[in-house]
Amino acid sequence: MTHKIRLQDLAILGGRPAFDGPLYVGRPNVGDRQRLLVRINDLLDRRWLSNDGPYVQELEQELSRLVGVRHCVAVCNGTIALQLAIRAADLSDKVIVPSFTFVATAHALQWQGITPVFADIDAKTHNIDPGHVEALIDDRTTGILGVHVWGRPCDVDALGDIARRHRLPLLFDAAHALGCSHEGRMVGGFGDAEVFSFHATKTVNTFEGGAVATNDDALAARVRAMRNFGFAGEDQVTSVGINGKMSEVAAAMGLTSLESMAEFIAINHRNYALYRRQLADVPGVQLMGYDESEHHNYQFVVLEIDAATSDLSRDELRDVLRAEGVLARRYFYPGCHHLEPYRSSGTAAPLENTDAVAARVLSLPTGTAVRPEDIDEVCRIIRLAVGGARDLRARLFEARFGAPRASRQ
Ligand code: T4K
Repeated sequence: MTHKIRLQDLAILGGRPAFDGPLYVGRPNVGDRQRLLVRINDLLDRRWLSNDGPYVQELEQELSRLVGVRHCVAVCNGTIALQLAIRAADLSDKVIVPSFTFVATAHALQWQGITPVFADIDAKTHNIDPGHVEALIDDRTTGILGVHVWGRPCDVDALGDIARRHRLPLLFDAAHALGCSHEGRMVGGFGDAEVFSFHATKTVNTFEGGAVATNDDALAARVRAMRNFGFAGEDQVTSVGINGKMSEVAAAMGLTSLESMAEFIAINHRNYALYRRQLADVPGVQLMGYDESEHHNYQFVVLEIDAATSDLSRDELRDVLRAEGVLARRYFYPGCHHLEPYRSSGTAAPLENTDAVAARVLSLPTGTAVRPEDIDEVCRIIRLAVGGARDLRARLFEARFGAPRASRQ
């Protein structure tokens, strides 16, 4: 690793990149490799590789216990989990959802012929704004799908109240929120159902995987049947279904990953605290906070670059970091309503906060693959670039156009 001390050391200005290889935002957490290999040997000996096998059942029990729900139905990924929950809750026509989310949330609706109606977010929490949700409800609305963005729970109480008054099912995309709590209650038990993702990049992973968590027995039974082609018995099919099953090898990874969850979260928390300390006094940038009185998985470290007070834009900082090998990501830019097919449908109302937040967020590398010295260096780069923004801009201009900026004006 090369340490950056002066502005001219920055790779974007021709210096050597700080990192020899890419530093990713979310390298997978691996956990105890030996425990995983023992489980893989077991499942091979058993010759039971899929179809509701013993590891899948064990994982479902462990997850239900962790989250405090009656049912946790494991499936092959978070997107299919969303689709199954949406179908099991009988949603159709129009469903209200935030635009500031990973596109899978909107696609899970659209894929089933349901129109996502995009609600704005609260600029502070980045979560769906209950006031806007209520304003969007009309006689074609069949449900509300909130997203616990960054694992910070939505305003579940206000949304629950709106859903009750309008008699609408309420679902949550909790893809980011395993291990997170709201007023001491673990995410997983809110609304009619919540959906987790166990993608490779999540705190707990099953390579690819997801789950529907619910306290509703009938909804859980529908999800279970639909994930297995709608089978209700050997020769009996009682509903339309899909192949949404989780494999045994995925569940083996999930069980192993869950055993190390506390350790993963402790490392994420350490990383977050390091970033927070080192970026505290950098003008114009702010690290998104977590309520320390609740449980969090600290999976996301999100920097907000305020265009009004920082001389460097979010995209310029991203370019500076990328040149150093730091692959910071603009999750969830530009917002689903600017992506196809939603953009062309032209139905989204202006979403002021979504646009503003999507323009200023930058996710930084964290997880067990990121070392404290990596964070020190990333923060040094950010401090250098933001602190010397004017000079940096002038030098980039000169490098590009061959003359100092002032002489061109
Ligand atoms: N709802 C929400 C709110 C979500 O955020 C997501 C997924 C879903 C629903 C759908 O759940 P799944 O169907 O995925 O279970 C990544 C993840 O693929 C995606 O799961 C996640 N959200 C989203 C926020 O991030 P990409 O396209 O940005 O992933 P990618 O491939 O660029 O990987 C992210 C980083 O991790 C990179 O920096 C590279 C690194 N990486 C990735 C993989 C897969 C590795 O180092 N090793 C790996 O094996 O979406």
